[in-house]
Amino acid sequence: MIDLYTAPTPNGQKIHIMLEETGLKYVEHFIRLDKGEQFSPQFLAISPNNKIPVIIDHDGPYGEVTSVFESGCILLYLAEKTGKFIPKQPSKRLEVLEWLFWQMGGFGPMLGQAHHFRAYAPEKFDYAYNRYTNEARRLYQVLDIRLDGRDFVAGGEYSIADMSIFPWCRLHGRQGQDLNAFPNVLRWFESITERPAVAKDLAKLEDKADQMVWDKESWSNLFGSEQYRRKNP
Ligand SMILES: N[C@@H](CCC(=O)N[C@@H](CS)C(=O)NCC(=O)O)C(=O)O
Repeated sequence: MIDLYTAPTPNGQKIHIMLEETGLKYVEHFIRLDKGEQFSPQFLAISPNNKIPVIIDHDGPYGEVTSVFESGCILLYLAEKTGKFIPKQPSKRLEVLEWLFWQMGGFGPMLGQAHHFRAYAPEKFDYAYNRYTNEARRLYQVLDIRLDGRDFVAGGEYSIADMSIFPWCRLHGRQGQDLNAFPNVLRWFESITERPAVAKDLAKLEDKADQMVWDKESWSNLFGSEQYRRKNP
């Protein structure tokens, strides 16, 4: 059994999708990021970077209880555990890892900045707004070129690379992008959306997202003084 510590965000959603796709048994624990639950000593003990997602696998390697943070690492861990959604053939496996790292190092962080400067920043900073909107467009172009003539991002099959990229594309509007400008991304996006495991997961998380409260306290927790205060154990 796996405990999943999560929230209704793209990085959380990746792991929901993987768990649903693999059929592994799991229990979800929603962390209220708006309420600062990510700073509790219990949570920091399994997630030192104060971020979801985290899993605790009660049947980890050698039967040990194993805890994993960082969504890309969790996807890889689950792929290796189940032998699913990562090709065995070395060059295909490498391709999947390349695109997983592309998402983790670029697509996610840059789109996160686009969200911040377009939707959450208290003032409009033209330079940052344009920089991250343009960078988002560049990354979507890279993805569009990659998906030309391909059904999946890497390794010739549906994999953890697709699962890691897909949830970020759901928020394309917030990143100032129109998927019609990226026809290969749009085709791929629609086909992933239709997967039963993904559809089930999306419906469940929509409700949770609506519960987030946006006020002074949540601002401080996510982007202000509470986020930056050193959390001594
Ligand atoms: N690189 C991390 C990023 C995780 C991340 O940014 N999580 C956000 C939600 S999507 C979070 O927990 N934010 C809470 C906070 O910053 O305090 C991963 O991929 O797991």
